Amino acid sequence: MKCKKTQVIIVGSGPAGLLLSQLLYNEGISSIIVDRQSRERIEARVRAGVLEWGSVQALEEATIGDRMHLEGLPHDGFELAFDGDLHRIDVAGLTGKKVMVYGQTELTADLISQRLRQGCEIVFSAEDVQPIDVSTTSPKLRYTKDGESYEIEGDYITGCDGFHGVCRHTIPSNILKTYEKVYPFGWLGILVEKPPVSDELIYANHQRGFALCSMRSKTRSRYYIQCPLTDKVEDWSDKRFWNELSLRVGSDVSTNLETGDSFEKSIAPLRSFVAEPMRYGNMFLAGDAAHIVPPTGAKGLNLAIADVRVLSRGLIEHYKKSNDDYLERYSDICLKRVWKVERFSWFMSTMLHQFPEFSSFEKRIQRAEFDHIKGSEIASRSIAENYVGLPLEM
Ligand code: RFL
Ligand code: PHB
Repeated sequence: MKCKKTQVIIVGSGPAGLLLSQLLYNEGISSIIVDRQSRERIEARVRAGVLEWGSVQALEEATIGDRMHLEGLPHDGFELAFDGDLHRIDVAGLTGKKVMVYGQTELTADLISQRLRQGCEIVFSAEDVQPIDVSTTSPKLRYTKDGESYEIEGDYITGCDGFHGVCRHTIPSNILKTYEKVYPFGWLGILVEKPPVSDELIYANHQRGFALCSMRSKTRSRYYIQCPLTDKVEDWSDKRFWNELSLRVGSDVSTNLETGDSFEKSIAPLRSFVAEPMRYGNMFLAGDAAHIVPPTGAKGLNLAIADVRVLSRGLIEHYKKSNDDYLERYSDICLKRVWKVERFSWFMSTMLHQFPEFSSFEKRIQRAEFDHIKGSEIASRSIAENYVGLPLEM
């Protein structure tokens, strides 16, 4: 077995793990990142697209924001649509802040290339990744790569290994409490090299199901429609997708829709999930490893960034000032905000999707919710405040 040492062992090379490594490096703290996937697979994953303003600032401060500012699209608002009836949420007017449309794929690629350039060791394609001794003061990570066994010893281990990772499962079941809601549908998403149908995102509830018009740039669009979990990507030709999307967004929007051949198509299930606590011994969970939100509020990536801001501060205070106050409070600080974001994501999902089990009463309540937001600046402001990102209270 080959042995290595570092200060912070990071499991997972998604946005949470990479940004944590960057923030620690900026303060002279060493880390090694281990991921079970190859760099190519990680950089090919298509996921989130909207950054809260606090996330944008955090990325700037972490010195990773240059390409984001060059290529990202700052947005002042977005549209809600209900059976073709539109209501704009004026995020900038109601909060004084914007969001940034910049793909998670791009952000991950930026972080990986900068971390490697700065000499960080990122182990890709690791097998049998196993955290051990996590409740002690010298936690370790074992893995194999190319038939060779390795052990990394560190002061701390951070589980940034997503929902299907291994770290969360090392917490004993009498300590870990989980909360979960699984939604009875998924999102079918496509990418297409065509200009977006509108300058801003459109979230639409239609009797036929939810639809979202999003984008990656002025020439590349990302569209989603709600679909049954039993559907397969092969069931959805591009033609069928465009027909369905056009019906759901309504004719005012669809007249401007530029269709074409999609170059990515995938189905993602929707889930709300929280694991408590987010710390066990010297192991900390961050991002999707600890919580999942349905994508309707565009919050998954932003929550991961928020966790890592708190965790990096805790680790920096530990190493620089021998102050463990933030590390002690890490789980509590994060979970307080996580639950508010869970609430918002659940609320947006519940208002905007067609639920097979909903009665005509619940459908009327969904419509009343939309009408209330449309008629109330206070209700619109509440949506804008959550969408642009709740403050990080440390
Ligand atoms: P990630 O990005 O999942 O990264 C975790 C990393 O850990 C690795 N890993 C392991 N490494 C070592 N050993 C193991 N045993 C491991 N198991 C897993 C994985 O290979 C991976 O590289 O988590 P992170 O960093 O916390 O970032 C969170 C965000 O990625 C996530 O919240 C969002 O992308 C969620 N999400 C979306 N959010 C949005 O706001 N809008 C979206 O449109 C949106 N689409 C999505 C999504 C998440 C998806 N997943 C997780 C299936 C679409 C999908 C398909
Ligand atoms: C996306 O562009 O992928 C996206 C945007 C907003 C969301 C979810 C996904 O709420």
